[in-house]
Amino acid sequence: MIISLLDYGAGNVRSIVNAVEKLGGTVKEVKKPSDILDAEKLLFPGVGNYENMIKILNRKNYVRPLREYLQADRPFLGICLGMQALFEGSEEDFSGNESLGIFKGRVTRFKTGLAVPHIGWNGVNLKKDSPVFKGISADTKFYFVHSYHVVPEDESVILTTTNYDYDFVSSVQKGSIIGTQFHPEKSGDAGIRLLENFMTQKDLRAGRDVDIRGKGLSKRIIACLDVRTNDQGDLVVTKGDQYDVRQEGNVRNLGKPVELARRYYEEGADEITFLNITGFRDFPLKDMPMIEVLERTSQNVFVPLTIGGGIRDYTDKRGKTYTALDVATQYFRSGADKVSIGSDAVLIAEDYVKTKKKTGTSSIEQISRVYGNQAVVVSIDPRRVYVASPDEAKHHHVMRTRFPGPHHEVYCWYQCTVSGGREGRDMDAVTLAKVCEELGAGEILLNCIDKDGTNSGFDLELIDAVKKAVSIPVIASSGAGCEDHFAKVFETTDAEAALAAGIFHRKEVPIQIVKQYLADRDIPVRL
Ligand code: 1PR
Repeated sequence: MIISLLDYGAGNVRSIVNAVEKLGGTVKEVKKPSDILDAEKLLFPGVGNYENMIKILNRKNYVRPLREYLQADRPFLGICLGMQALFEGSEEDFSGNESLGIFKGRVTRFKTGLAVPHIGWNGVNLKKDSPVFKGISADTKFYFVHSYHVVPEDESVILTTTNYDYDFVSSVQKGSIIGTQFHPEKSGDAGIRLLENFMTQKDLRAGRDVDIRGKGLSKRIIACLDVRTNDQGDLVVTKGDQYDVRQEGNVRNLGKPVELARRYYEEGADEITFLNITGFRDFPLKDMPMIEVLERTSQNVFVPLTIGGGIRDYTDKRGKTYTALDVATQYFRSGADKVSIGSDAVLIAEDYVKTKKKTGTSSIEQISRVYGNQAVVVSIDPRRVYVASPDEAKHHHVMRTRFPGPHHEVYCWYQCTVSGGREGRDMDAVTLAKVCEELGAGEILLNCIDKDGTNSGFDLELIDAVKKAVSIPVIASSGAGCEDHFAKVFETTDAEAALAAGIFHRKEVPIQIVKQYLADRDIPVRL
């Protein structure tokens, strides 16, 4: 089966290619307008920013052949932006570029008090008996990562809806034209099954109307792999103990990144995060170790991949400069869905607090403008600082704590650090999170140096304070030691996800046991 892939240059096409090839298909990349009308079946994965995508489609003269292909009702699967492009325009496009206009209606931003972007595993309510959902059970969850959704004028094109504060349209179908807001290539076995149906079904047209309800948004369990080279120069998965990765002088070696990532995927991790923990001093594109890790991992792991470490502007030894966008683009092309910015975000926020001005050139702004804010995670490395009274740290977010300090202080603030916790900065975690949201970050990875690797549980006070300060999703991180620690963080804070490393690397508690424990307490998870 030859599948033509419309890659407009900002999508993460590697995962789609890997999924199609895993299903025995062959991918033919669309390189010129005539390739579109030559296609047997056309896949259009769209990730990033709507305006950027539409501008590129027009610049490449793809709009006319695409319209002709679609008006002939030929087999088409649009994913995320690839579905949104079928409509007449989007609120995300401030220049009012001409869209494909195959379906009447527009794309609108979520209007909800819940976190936006809508990120995670959510159910679908099936409205038509469609061959693309053949063999997929009603309680299946798919991976979503978006801030906008389509609003069709003609409700007969609605294939599924999904609930996120309200029911929004999560997939559409008219004849052989199908669009999904969720990412099948990132939705594990169910997503692969949907792609297989699209590839193999001769007649894709939907049958009778049905009304089968799905389940709601799950809390995400994320496996994190801290990666660096050891003293012998091998790239290993390591683990800090309050950010100290050495044991008897050697870098802890917990295994190989690609193998461990595949194990966690098979164990049911909802996402995998790689953090290149010496990225602050190495040039991430130098000899490309993490690029290869991503390329090899994305061949067999079909859930979202985040990569962090060293995402910022660089000037190499020969004076050649690389922007953070260049670095991120390499990672996206290699299979990453999100990039995580740590140290650079602190420096950017310090400047913003001083000038109150957006430069437009910060790594957060550069990358979210092209790939969408859902592709930009800010990783915060805070440590607790105790103070006798809030007056001691006036310009920081000081809070009362239930865990008094060494001198019985009942107030504390969380100092941000850079370079892997090596340098404290004059910035607190709550302020950093708020500024980064303002600059376009789509998610916060909230670590905690004091809790990292201690198995003593998450710092619930820190997580609650940051979550209350932003309207983007927050990933709780650091300290997980047993399955109840995950239940506590979801029962006492609104964190959308929980990340762990040591507990999984040391095989203390398998991911499925954590998830089953949460499900037994009616905490929504993807089993
Ligand atoms: O500053 O943009 O180059 O990014 C560096 C990235 O590497 C940041 O995301 C930073 O958090 C991470 N990092 C840097 N040094 C270390 C270290 O450990 N020496 N990892 C490090 C920090 C955070 C999680 C950790 C969880 C779970 N680790 O990866 O695993 O806290 O902990 P758990 O084992 O208790 O479950 P830049």
